Amino acid sequence: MSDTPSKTIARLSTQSSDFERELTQLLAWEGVSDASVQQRVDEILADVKTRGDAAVIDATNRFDRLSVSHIDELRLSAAQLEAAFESLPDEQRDALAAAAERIRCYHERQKPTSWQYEEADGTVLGQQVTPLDRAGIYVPGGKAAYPSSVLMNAIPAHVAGVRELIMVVPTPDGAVNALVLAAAHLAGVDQVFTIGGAQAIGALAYGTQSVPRVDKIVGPGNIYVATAKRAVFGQVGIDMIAGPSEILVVSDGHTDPEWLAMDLFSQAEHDEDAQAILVSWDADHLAEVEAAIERLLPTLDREAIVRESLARRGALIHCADESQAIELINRIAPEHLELSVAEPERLLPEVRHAGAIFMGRYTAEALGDYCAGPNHVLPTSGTARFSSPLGVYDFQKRSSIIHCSAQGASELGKIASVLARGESLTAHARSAEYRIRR
Ligand code: HSO
Ligand code: ZN
Repeated sequence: MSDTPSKTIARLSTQSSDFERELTQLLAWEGVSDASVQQRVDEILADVKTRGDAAVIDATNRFDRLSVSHIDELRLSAAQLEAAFESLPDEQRDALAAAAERIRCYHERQKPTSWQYEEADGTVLGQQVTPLDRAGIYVPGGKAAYPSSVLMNAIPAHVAGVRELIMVVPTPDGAVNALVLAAAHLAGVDQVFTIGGAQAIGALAYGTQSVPRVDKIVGPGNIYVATAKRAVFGQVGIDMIAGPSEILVVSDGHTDPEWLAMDLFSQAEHDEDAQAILVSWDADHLAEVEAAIERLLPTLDREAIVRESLARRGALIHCADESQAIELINRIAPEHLELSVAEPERLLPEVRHAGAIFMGRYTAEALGDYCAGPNHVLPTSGTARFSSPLGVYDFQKRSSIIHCSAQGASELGKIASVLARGESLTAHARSAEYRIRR
């Protein structure tokens, strides 16, 4: 274990002359990349591409310490998923089903629609939205196997109309997680393979004798999975390469300090690199939250992880006023933003960059993580500047529609002909000119 750091969590102030440097350092996150990992991943992917099932079986036996001889031993049917669901204690089954239903309702509203319009000459233009044929969902094994993430990844795909959903989840030493399988059942997953790592990403990207090739792979994973996803991108679509989880809480000084401390812990407990930051213009309140942190830390199950996360990347930031807090929000572009203030709707229009916005004192991020309805797969590490939560739209694509009338073709033909000749593409020009009415 490391030595106890001098301070549990850093205290920063926008008034300090060092603040800019401190903030830059606080937000720095080097996306993991490692040449030796890259090489091992490339070898596994190449093997899966050439040998298919046999390569997947070998890698799974090696990395997950199994002794499987046929791919069917690594396959779970829809009936087995249902059995896992039925086997759960009532309380868990009901909570999972309630969460799934709320997530489904929310995502139903997200469905983009196809549209068309007609121009005066009878030409019709439009956009047709279609789902992917097949999507692959990666679910990590071990301590990061979250049933809630199965719901968050699979339900939008199902709502989008994806025809077939294939899930992969490693079972190191043969340990299967019944909650994960139950979530897969609720979310409409068609088939599960108990494989993981780069070999699972390769199988989904290239297809094997048994694992169907998918069109897009979503879901979080360790560095091997992330590296493999990057490598197969282009061959298949991918969602994103997620960094560690983050929360930014803005408090007006009137929320119970223990609530705020626990909200910070709820992200910090994910892993040692997770980031929890509290911003307030009330210095006494910050001191109260700091005291609450000290008081509550020893009561946590994951105390060691939380301590490490707070020490590495946590901060309590004192700012001058509300408008400075808003500047910080947009600068940080957090994955999760809690506006723990009296009138959050007043601040909302000022927030330009955040993955998910939790409004008011009662809206703990944890509620959004599990069951409020919106997706918990969100842009991290400042990428909320240019990207959005995982959604139905990630499992769909758009085709443009052009239907020219005779008159429309004639009018457009004149324009196209001139532009085509300007590009010296005379077959284009003549193709357009044939349709010009004399
Ligand atoms: N907060 C995580 C999601 C999660 N929380 C799953 C609990 N389980 C995403 O940033
Ligand atoms: Zn969480």
